Amino acid sequence: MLSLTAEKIKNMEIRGAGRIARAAVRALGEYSSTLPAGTLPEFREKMEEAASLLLSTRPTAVSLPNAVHAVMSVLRRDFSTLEEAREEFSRRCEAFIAASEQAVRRIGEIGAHHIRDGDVLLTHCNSEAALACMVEARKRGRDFSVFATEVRPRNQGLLTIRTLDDAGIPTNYIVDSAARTFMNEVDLVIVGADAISVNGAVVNKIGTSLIALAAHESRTRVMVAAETYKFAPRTILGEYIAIEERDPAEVLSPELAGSFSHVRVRNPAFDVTPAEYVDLIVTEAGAIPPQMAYIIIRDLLGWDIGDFTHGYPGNAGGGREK
Ligand code: RUB
Repeated sequence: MLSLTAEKIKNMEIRGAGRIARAAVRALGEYSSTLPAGTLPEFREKMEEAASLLLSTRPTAVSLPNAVHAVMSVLRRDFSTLEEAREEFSRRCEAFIAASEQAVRRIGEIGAHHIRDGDVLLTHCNSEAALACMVEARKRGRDFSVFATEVRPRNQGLLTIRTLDDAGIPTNYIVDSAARTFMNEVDLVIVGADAISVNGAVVNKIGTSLIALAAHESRTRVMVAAETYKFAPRTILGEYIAIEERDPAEVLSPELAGSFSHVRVRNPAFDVTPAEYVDLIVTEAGAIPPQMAYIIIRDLLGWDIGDFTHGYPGNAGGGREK
């Protein structure tokens, strides 16, 4: 189960920052219950190995190290027996998953306030949190339509248009490069996030920054829907977010790519949108301007400097804009 989940995250069968976080925590919870009886230090060591395996799967979504940290930190407590540690760990995993699902619902409620009758929205990639806002607005009877991009090369837009269609939201499906063409008709861009740095920069699916740039140029508002565990604590130390570069075969078949002599295919999966292009970040704790990212990291994520030396370096993020 543990290595299967790791594999599924790597090959993107499980994808999207929130889903990745919950799947990792679920896998850790199940793994902890399968470990044979032994000593507490052995248990902790096995759990650390399992956490490392999950953290090595995808580098960008900070939800993954934040989620792993949230549950693994419980194992630092003093327990009298292994069973006690196991039970506490399992409780922590269940609580994390429930809170994560609740956060998406809450973001939907808060985000729906920002969608008005007659609005035209544009969304990019497939974000549970962004979709929660649109679906909730629709449930409240708001009459609006959406432009949804295709999202090359993995076509996550297909998942998005399925959800929008199921919710009865009128949707235009467009190629990524048509975003600027339609931007003048758009009132609100709404996207999710894989990571948000202390300076309010938002890391999301490749192409998001171009869309935000086009929105900025045409004075269109940009709203990001993101759970607080998408904020990257290590950016406080000035570290940059690692941007995943995936297999070129996702872009061009190896046969075709092999027919060129001087062409290298590049396939970064995410990009960084500077805070100046973001109007609002909707979290489960409320809607904030991106400039308040530091407060979320300091007051809500509960990291202290010791955590940085303890481990989970998986996402050393900083939001480099250039
Ligand atoms: C997914 C992506 C999503 C964020 C937020 O990229 O960029 O916008 O993860 O999603 P990929 P959510 O498909 O490469 O994982 O709001 O569902 O966490």
